[in-house]
Amino acid sequence: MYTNPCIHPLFVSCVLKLDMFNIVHKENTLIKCVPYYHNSLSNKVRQHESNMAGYVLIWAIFSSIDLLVHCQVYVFQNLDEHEQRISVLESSIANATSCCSALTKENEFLKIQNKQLFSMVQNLSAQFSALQQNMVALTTVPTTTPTPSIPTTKLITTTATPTPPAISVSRDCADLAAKGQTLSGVFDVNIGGNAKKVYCDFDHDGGRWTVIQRRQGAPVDFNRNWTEYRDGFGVLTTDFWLGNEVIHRLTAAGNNILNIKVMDWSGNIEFAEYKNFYLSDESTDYTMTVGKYSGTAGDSFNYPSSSLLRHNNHRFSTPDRDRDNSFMNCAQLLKSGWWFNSCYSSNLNGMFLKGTPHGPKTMGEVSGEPTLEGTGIEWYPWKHQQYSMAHVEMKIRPV
Ligand SMILES: [Ca+2]
Repeated sequence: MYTNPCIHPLFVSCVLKLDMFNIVHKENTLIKCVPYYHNSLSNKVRQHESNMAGYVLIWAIFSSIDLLVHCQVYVFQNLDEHEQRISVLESSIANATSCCSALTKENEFLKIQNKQLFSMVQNLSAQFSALQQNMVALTTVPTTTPTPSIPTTKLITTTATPTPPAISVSRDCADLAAKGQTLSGVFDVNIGGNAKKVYCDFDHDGGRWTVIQRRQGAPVDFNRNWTEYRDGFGVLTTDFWLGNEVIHRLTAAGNNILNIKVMDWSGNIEFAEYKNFYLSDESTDYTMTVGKYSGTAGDSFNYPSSSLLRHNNHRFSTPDRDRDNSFMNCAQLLKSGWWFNSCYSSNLNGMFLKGTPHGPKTMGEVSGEPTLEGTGIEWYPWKHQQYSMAHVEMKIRPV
């Protein structure tokens, strides 16, 4: 192992003059120090050639040359070591880059797997919900329909007896809630012997609600005829009318609460609730009666400002069946089915209109017909005329 000869004062002086970086990086540069010192020392020899100490300078020359040779060897050896270290570092950088690339790909793969797992969890949740409903249906024993006896011979000869469809015996959403159902959604019920799908709300205002109407902007036309309003239409998870016949049967036992929730275009929500909500049968045009009002939206069905605009104890009208108290056909003019009087202080089956306020209303004029803006989803006691709601829901439950 060499000690560093490059720190000799004579050599350092040379290096400083030639630029240290050149000496480190260019091997031939080191040689340049030799003539430099040769010239430098020669000058000194000439200056002191008569000097008796000249032999000392000559000795110094050879010593310097020897020193420089050692320095050159030292530098070259260290250059080799540095090059080896650089090579190792370059190899390490290449490995790190390769490793980083592999990690990135693995991360992307894990992200895809995560999405797939999330989708699987959602599917499993849906299947679990369906199984829960099936369990409720299977664990409930029918009380009115006796189980038919099957001849033994048939059991023996028939290897693949088709399974009859499961019959739900739940009367409504309150019945389902009593049996332990807690997740809101669409359910099969059996209303007065007729199978029907309903949307149950187990989340709001105490739950147990069977939703009979909802408006939230889905493209469902509510300008329908008598038969359609009787049987129901729309999509249970968005906008729909459950059907007058079903509502009649649901309320036939009496003592039902009707809850109406209305929301404006600023997101403000108010409600109107009526006790003893009841719908008569078709022979009396599904006449609606309600009891005591409570709430924050105001009372439209017993509208205090005008008896002509009240809906309590009035028949249901559709564009093709005028049962209102007006000389006009309110349902046809207002493109809706409702318990019109002469004509209305609420029309929750009106057209879904975006934007408020609406234009001037011509309803009531002899030659007039309501403008498009006059046919919205309205509830006078809260927003008065010409304001169409952004969201409406009507739901019922037994007390
Ligand atoms: Ca009329």
